[in-house]
Amino acid sequence: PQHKTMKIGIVCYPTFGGSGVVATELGKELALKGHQVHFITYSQPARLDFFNENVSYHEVYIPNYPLFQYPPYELALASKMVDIARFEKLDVLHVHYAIPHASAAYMAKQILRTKGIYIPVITTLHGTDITLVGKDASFEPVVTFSINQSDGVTAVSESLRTETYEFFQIEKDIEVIPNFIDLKKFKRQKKEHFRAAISPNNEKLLVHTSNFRGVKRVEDVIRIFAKVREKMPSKLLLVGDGPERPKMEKLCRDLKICNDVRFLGKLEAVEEVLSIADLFLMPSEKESFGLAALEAMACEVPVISTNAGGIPELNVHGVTGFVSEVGDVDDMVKNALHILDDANLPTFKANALARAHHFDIDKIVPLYEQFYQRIIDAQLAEAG
Ligand code: GMT
Repeated sequence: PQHKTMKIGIVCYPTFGGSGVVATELGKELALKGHQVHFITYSQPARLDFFNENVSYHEVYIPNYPLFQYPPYELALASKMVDIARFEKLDVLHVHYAIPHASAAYMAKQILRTKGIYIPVITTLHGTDITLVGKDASFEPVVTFSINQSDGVTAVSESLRTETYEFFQIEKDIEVIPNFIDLKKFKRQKKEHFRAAISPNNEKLLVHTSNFRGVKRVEDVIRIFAKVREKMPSKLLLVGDGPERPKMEKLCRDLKICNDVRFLGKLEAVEEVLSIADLFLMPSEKESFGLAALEAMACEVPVISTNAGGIPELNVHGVTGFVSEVGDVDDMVKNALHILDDANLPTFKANALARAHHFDIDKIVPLYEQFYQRIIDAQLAEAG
């Protein structure tokens, strides 16, 4: 039953990446609902920006000995999980990202077992841990094993679930629980002064946010924009930072579009930028869900994307935006111009927001609570 409060350990990457954001927002919401939440990770999660009596954060330290060429984070993490599970009497450990969190959790579980403590482990797959990293021969055996040893497994889209079964020998059921959004935080705010500063002649405003890795195909973002700009006065805002950024800055210079492109770097308040946007671009090569696109949609911004991974489960073709084949810049330009046409834009904006409501935090977090309870009950039944 949902009203039972639980003690939940959450292990995640504390960064701006989607998996860390989902884990942190989930923990915060669970705490607000009365559960006790313990974050276990190596630094303060980026979005853990509030105080609540039900949240604790436990930092994992790795002693640095000259002998260690690679600091053994996984072992320090497993030891910390053992300690917290034991002394905080956790009901469940929820780890986000297979590597190395699921395998560290497996080790913690085995250690706890020797002390007569049985704690179920739930692993949430976010995509890059499976589709990009996990398939690598250097990790595959550990990934397969630790998924199979988890007591519960969730994936953030149907597509990721299917891919996981395709590429790994998985014997477990995988439950799909999609990414979610806090519509109280991500909503279109009145930012006219900001919009006027960026688009003084009311140019259309295109936005992309990512970690600027190859998989995001930021080059396509810039090429799409350059072509849209030829047909329609427009500006491009790029939020985030990463390895591809210098190359992309050079590309803008080469295309002589620098006056219309702003690289904003990493930003806390993405929703403020999204509040002035007309169109979001996500031409990713792979994307298990596309949380950044959901954030845009919640701020009434339609989406031009590829059909990679789980994106079509979010961005409904012809309704909330359009999906194209990876790399089909011309198709994305054509679709962008269609949406940006004043005759179409209001409908797409309204549809984007309506779709975002399907992923409302108030609808999705109870799915995690029910899943935890089911896994805890199954473990108790097994233990007799
Ligand atoms: O997109 C990234 O590179 C970050 C990455 C991560 O692992 O933190 O995001 C993944 O997880 C997000 C949350 O579940 C999803 O919304 C993203 O689609 C997914 N990224 C990819 O699959 C490339």
